[in-house]
Amino acid sequence: MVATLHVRCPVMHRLDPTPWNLASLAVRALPVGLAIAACGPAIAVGPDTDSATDSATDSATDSDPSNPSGPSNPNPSDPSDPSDPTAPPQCGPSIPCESGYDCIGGICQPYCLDEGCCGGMCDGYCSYDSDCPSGEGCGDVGLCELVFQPVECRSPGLGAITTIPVGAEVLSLAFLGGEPAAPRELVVGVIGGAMVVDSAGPSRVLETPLGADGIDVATGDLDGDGDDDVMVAMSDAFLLPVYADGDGFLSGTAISAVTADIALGDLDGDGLADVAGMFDVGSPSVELAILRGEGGGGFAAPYLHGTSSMILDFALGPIEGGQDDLFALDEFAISIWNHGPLDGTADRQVWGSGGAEGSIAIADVDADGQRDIVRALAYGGGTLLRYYLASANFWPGVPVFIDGEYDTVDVGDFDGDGLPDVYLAGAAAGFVVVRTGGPATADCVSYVFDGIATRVHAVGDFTGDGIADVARAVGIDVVIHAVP
Ligand SMILES: [Ca+2]
Ligand SMILES: [Ca+2]
Ligand SMILES: [Ca+2]
Ligand SMILES: [Ca+2]
Repeated sequence: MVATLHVRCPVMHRLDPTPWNLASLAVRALPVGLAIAACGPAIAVGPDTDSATDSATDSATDSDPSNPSGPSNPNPSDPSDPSDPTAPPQCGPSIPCESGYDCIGGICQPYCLDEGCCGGMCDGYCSYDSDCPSGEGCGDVGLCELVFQPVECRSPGLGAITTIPVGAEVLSLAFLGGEPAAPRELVVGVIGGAMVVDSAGPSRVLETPLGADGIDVATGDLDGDGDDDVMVAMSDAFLLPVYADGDGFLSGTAISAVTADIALGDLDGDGLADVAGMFDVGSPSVELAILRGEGGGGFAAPYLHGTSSMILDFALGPIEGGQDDLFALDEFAISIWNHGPLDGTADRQVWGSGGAEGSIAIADVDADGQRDIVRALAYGGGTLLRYYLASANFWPGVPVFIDGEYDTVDVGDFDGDGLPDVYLAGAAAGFVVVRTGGPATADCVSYVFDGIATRVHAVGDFTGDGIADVARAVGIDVVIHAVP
């Protein structure tokens, strides 16, 4: 078992497990220390040829930990005869194999082929957090280990303070920027258009084409005048820029683009917000792309930023101030671009960070002046938070277990102590706030079960007290929550 420790490195592609490949790397001859030291991106292991099956199998847990029956049975997890052509497939997209097996041709087959690591002997090895049982994460040396579970806060969590009826189903939310400790306006995308609401007055309806829905909204300074503007992803396959104009908003020229997920940020440092989004450009799956803001209402054609596999989420934020950097979570890795939008090659990739449904957010969770990555991964009935600190070159750190699957993460300082806290939502009817108690450490967790399941939310200071609030989409209302 020891000799195969490095095979499950969390930061690299899965190795070809054939005996030839293992022998060529002289794996068995390596002492433990060297095997662990060999982990990391410096080892070129070639393309991942089984990526299509990884996510289904890696997120698996299997209720059959039975003893493998040896080489005569290629599927030790199942006593049935796999040579029987009438037998149903023993694994597939919805029937994952247990840890240590890959689904090949509908049959669970061990991918650790040396004699020390077959069948149940492979239990405990991992490439991703989701390879591990609920409550455990994938440790540095590729072994599952128990993770920290914060206590529950005595506070009941975030209480609803305001309900804002907007009269149409709410599809998307984003806070506008503004002065510190001043109320922030909230942009609301709805069936039939978009509007802006604030804590002081009636809502203002943005001028959008009839019949199109505001499926996503994003805010940023599109024209460089210092005021946040709005970009609306409309259901009729276009983006609509809407410019802050004194006390009102002025709609600009629509851009043809198919997307349901956008964000604004200045990725090239020219002072003009650029559009990042998951765009349908005719590929089988959506692609992460940038539309560079050119000023005067113009935007460059989408520039694709390829990820290592199907993209799950992306986020923008400056690691160290100045221009924004771009982060993307896919099935295998977090990719980081920190030199502007026109270089399509990721500057850094953190392998082993995917493996299940999840998302990322950017915040300085250890208060060292550099923004870090917070990743939430939902699997096995729980959620594993991880902080990837910029000061540690984004090496995975501090795993925190949250009960319940919440695949949507956001950040904001909900208790005003200066450290960003974590907001989690998912399919569950409610939400979770994890309070940061010290640099990159979870102090306690508040579970709020209010019967409302929604991932559509925005974090910002709606009331102007300097403490972040959460706006949630609840049918035709926006509900604002704050720390009681
Ligand atoms: Ca502006
Ligand atoms: Ca720009
Ligand atoms: Ca930091
Ligand atoms: Ca805080």
